[in-house]
Amino acid sequence: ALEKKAAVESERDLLHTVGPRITKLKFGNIELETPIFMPVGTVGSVKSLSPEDVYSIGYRLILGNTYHLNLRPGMELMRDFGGLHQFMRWPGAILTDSGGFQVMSLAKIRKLNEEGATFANHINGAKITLTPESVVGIQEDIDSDIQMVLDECTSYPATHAEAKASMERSMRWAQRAREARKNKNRAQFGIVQGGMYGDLRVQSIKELRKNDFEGFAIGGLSVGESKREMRRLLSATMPWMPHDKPRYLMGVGAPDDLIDSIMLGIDMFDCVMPTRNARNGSVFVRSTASANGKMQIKNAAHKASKEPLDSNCSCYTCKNYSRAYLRHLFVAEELLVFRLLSIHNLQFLYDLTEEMREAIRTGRIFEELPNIRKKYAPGSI
Ligand code: PRF
Ligand code: ZN
Repeated sequence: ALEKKAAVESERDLLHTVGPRITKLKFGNIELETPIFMPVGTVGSVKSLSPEDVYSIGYRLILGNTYHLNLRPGMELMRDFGGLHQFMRWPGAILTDSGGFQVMSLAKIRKLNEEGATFANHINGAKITLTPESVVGIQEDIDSDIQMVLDECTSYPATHAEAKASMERSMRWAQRAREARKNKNRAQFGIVQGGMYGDLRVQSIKELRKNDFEGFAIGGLSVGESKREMRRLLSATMPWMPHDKPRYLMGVGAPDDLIDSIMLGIDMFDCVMPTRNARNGSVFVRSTASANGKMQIKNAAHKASKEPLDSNCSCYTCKNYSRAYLRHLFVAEELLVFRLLSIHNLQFLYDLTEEMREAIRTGRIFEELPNIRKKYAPGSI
């Protein structure tokens, strides 16, 4: 009975209170206050933006992709340049995703086995194998500040048995990735999987915690499930995430998802949404500029408008350009519009997280939450 009681108590020691928080990301040259959003620079550029553009908005940490960079330009060139920071001349920090998600979303013919993932790559169809160990090696060549372990993003939907087998393999891969590291001066994050099953997610995080990763990510969400479903799984997982390590929710960046997840204690996010939407002419706006928080720049309503996209936005685009000019560029398919709308959308998410950081810092987050929600995610309430 005593032994049982001890087991229950140590189990309870693993549990943490869930709630919004400020933490310091402190690795190597990074010193950043979270919660933060990371712009996606898959192949070594945040699409349509220069590193200066991204830096000027306020961002200091961007995401790159191991899978893409390994295919092109390849690691010989990367080593020759001494890593991605120097190659792309980015003065901030870089997190590299492992390729686990891209293998699922991009590669047509693929074969997963215990060793790793073999597939025909999306550029020239040549056969590539990624293993937990090779992905660690590639990331050491890229010399990213934060490196993600190779995982398998469980397909959706999946049965409990499928999700369990997939999660357990990801956990064995995480262990192998931890052991394969040569450069211990960089951070390595483990990734929770488990599909849409709370019990599997709890098993997954308990397994990951056996290794002292520098941070813990939640993968396998925002893959087609409802927002309600995603929140249910986040709530099931968060109490088991170490409280003294960064927590990163992968591939999530819709304003309402950022707000709700920050309230549950997530520290980091990445998503292509702000930059991809921008290239489709879709911009985020504060509630004063639109009832649902979004604006389509190609809309005829903006044809002669001298207003900025969002009169409460302080971005470079809103300070300088009218909706009419931006609409004209979009309709004329001028490349400049991609840059101008991307700057605005990234500023919007930067401001959202900055406002939440400030409210958490000053202990006013619960009072401010309704205002923040109304301002940045009016469509969601
Ligand atoms: N694994 C990895 N990267 C990811 C995901 C994942 O599950 C997701 C899921 N939304 C986005 N990016 N390695
Ligand atoms: Zn703006």
